[in-house]
Amino acid sequence: MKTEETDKINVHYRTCPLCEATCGLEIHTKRNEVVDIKGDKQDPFSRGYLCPKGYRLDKLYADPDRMRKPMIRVGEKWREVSWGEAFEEVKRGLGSIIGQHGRDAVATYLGNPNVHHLAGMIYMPMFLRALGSKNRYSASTMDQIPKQLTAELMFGSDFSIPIPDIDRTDYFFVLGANPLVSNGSLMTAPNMRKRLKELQKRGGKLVVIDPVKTVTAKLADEHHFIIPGTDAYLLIGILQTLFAEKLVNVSEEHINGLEDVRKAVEPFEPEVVAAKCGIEARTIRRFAREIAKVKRAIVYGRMGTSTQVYGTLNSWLIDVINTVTGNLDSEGGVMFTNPAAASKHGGGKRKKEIRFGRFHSRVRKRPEVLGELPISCLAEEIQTKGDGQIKALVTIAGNPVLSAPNGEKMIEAIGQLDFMVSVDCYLNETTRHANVLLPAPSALERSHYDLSFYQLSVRNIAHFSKTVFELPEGQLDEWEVLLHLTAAVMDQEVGDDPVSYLDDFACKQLINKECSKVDSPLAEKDPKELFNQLSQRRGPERILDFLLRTGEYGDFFDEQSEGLSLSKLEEEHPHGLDLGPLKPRIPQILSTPSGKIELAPKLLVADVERLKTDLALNEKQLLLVSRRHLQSNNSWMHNIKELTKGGNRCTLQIHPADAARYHLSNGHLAEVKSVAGMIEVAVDITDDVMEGVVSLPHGWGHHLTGIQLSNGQKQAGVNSNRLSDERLVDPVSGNAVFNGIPVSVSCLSPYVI
Ligand SMILES: Nc1nc2c(c(=O)[nH]1)N[C@H]1C(S)=C(S)[C@@H](COP(=O)(O)OP(=O)(O)OC[C@H]3O[C@@H](n4cnc5c(=O)[nH]c(N)nc54)[C@H](O)[C@@H]3O)O[C@H]1N2
Ligand SMILES: Nc1nc2c(c(=O)[nH]1)N[C@H]1C(S)=C(S)[C@@H](COP(=O)(O)OP(=O)(O)OC[C@H]3O[C@@H](n4cnc5c(=O)[nH]c(N)nc54)[C@H](O)[C@@H]3O)O[C@H]1N2
Ligand code: SF4
Ligand SMILES: [Mo]
Repeated sequence: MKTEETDKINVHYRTCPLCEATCGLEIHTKRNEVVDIKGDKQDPFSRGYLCPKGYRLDKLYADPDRMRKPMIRVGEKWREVSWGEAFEEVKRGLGSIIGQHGRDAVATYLGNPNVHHLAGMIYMPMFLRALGSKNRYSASTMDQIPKQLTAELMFGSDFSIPIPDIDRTDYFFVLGANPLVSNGSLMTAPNMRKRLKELQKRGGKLVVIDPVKTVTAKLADEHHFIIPGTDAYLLIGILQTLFAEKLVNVSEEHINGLEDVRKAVEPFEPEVVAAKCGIEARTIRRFAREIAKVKRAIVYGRMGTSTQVYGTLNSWLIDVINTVTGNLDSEGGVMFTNPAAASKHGGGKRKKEIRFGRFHSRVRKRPEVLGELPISCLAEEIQTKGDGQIKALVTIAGNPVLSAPNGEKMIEAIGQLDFMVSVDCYLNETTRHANVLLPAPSALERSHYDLSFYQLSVRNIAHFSKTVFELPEGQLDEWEVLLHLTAAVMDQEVGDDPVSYLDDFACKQLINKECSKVDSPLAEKDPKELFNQLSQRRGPERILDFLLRTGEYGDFFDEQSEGLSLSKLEEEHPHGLDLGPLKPRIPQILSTPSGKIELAPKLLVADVERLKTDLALNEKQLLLVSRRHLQSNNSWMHNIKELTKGGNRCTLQIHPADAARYHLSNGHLAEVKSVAGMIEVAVDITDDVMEGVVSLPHGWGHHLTGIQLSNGQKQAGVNSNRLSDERLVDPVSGNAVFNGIPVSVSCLSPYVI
């Protein structure tokens, strides 16, 4: 669409790409400005709901600090350059490292927003393949990789993640998630408050297990504090009760390993685990009975259960409880999606090998997990000299200096690189270290489709968002930047127009793959002809069109068909298309080597031993947990004034009894120490946190020099990840630990600040 030169108001409907909830927006524009943003009441999924961040997409778009030109750093100074010069420099810098040290010497770090746009989802695999480095890192290993690993082991695909069928359940047992603030994760469902209230209205029950009485916990019918990092004990106690009290109720037709699970959990009677997790044995038994007896029940765990030392065990135990109580793949339990495009379910194709441990990190010898290495290893791989040392880094949409464990070490390590390239919209704590900084456009300057989140959604949804504003003259779209980067690291020359060449190549490859499937409706078709039929579009939209047309609801290029194409979605469903509630998907989606659900993967059963050994540990230390805020989005939206209003949010929440113990009053400055580092932070006394627990938000610490975040710098806060120890990980998946970090606290200033 052309930017209007008149004063006419244009109305655009699209989804918000900022978090997993995919809310529908109604955006009013005049010329190049946004004049209004509201929730799209006609969006069949979000029905007008927006959180405060969605209303501020206009500010992100208009932010003068947002990067708009490629830049090359010369010493401490930045020089604006043409795209051509920028890519030449990338080619020179990375080429020289690859030439001297090989491809593994170039690491990649992919941050969270990559899964929130088409460019990242569609073209990243090609870039990573072209680069050919084993040193792949991403935000996944400080977030959900334990869930992906258990999905891969149990169901055969890392994206076959069981999703809470929240709108039809009668019992929602939530551990380590705060969906009223995060708006839901691995559970795409806009307006969680409404959905949870509806659950209660129909007589259902919400139970929240969290060391903090969060807003979600306050809405709950029951909230129980838990000692951070001990959910695995609670979960295994529940599972043990289910077996011991003969509450297991599941057909074994598609399951392997039920008996192995029973044996593995046998020693963990609720009485054995109660003290460890801080929840009474009779309560644990009651939970087990309730989950078993309510017809439609869900056990759901997120961030808080994933980023702790038993991350993978938690993920597994949750899926096992849902399975043995008959709530897996069942209405009102946890279910699998059937997305319209690029389904990531295995679809019955049996895997030969599980993507785990096929190679190891050089220094700590951590196993690879799903093709990547844990972010906790990145700094040491840069800093440890020797063969295979990382010399260069490409960061795309990530801010590991603030988001990854041991922020100080990350700064030191990144500072030692020979060369660094960043694709980002801001000059921030991480990208300030880049040699070449490539600007990513604003969300309103690109079309959008949530390829990732419709895979994780509580209903099957398809919603395409057209571009709101044309890119300014000379600016590249992010997919074009990715393809230029791909060309820069390829051995092969791809001519003067690498973007068209590689884009055509990617599209043709997809078509060929589909046509070569014997059971495809396109098996008889000529790939060239299909390619020509897609010629009205290019880039991610052309590929999305192909993915929709060949997806579960696609038209397969049959003009008579009622099926989906991108044009159809765009023209007939501007507010999005609701493809209905989730439906049973087993056995079709299973792709384990056995073709069955593997309930007792060896890797996980073996880790149960750790629970036995750790039972004896009884250190009483203050434990740090993380929290989110509705107006933050990890580290990167603190430059929006409207979202940082309301006073300092970067505070240490502490229970009154602990505050008294450490002589702290509200507003005092506390010194918080861990084995990794030390920070100073203002105190906020509240009995919302459990005694023995302190809570900090992450994503702050915008006081560093050389960044361009004028509002962020005023509200700098501190980087809580200076306290997270990169050596403390979930030993199975290597996932970082942000919850249950031992710390000590003391009063630094007796003066109220
Ligand atoms: N202590 C603690 N640490 C945590 C967590 C926690 O709970 N506690 N949470 C963890 C989790 S779950 C996550 S996912 C990670 C997040 O870790 P990261 O992904 O590393 O951090 P973000 O703050 O999301 O950084 C996003 C970056 O992308 C840029 N960006 C935004 N939009 C775009 C775009 O469209 N294109 C490009 N190229 N760049 C863009 C932003 O400017 C920013 O630099 O943090 C983890 N760290
Ligand atoms: N507003 C906002 N929304 C966001 C984000 C954001 O930064 N801001 N980030 C997005 C991202 S990247 C993600 S991954 C999702 C995450 O979304 P959620 O998974 O909902 O994560 P959090 O909101 O961090 O909630 C984690 C909860 O776990 C609790 N917890 C800590 N330790 C433990 C423990 O040992 N056991 C138990 N049972 N609970 C524990 C914490 O107190 C906290 O309440 O949110 C996304 N949405
Ligand atoms: S909850 Fe907020 S940030 Fe998330 S998609 Fe909706 S409006 Fe955007
Ligand atoms: Mo995340």
